[in-house]
Amino acid sequence: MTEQTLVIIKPDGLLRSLVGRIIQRFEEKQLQISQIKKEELSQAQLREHYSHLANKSFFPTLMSYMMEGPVLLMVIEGTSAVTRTRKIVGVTDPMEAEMGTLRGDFGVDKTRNLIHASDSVETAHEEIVRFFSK
Ligand code: YYY
Ligand code: MG
Repeated sequence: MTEQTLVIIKPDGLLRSLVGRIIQRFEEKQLQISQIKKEELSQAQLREHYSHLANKSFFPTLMSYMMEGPVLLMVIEGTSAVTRTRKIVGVTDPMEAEMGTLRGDFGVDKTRNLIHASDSVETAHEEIVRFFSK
């Protein structure tokens, strides 16, 4: 089933010049970029995007990390794109993520984990609307 998912390369991914290598991993697995843009995310957008985490102790750290610089937003498309993209990205904590995943290879710690990917088809739809509808 062809799906779309939202990927965000977080600010350190751009600052560390990892964009090419990250995109290559998706392309190697027949996942295509259908939309892409570089943008600085506002506090309001991030509060909405991470609303499920608003009461966590790490929330302020997460917010300032996400505003260290521009991010790269991408809509990724392909067969089972949501699940396959999460697999390529790896689990949240880079210390636990398998080598060969993006977070396992390039992530720094639980907050500075380099990349976001939608966690379900429904979330993906909401996130694509949130970031790409205008
Ligand atoms: O979907 P995923 O990004 O893997 O994890 P979430 O549980 O949705 O958390 C979103 C975001 O929050 C995570 O990518 C980093 C940050 N975070 C954190 O800074 N510290 C934690 N203990 C858990 C999550
Ligand atoms: Mg998540």
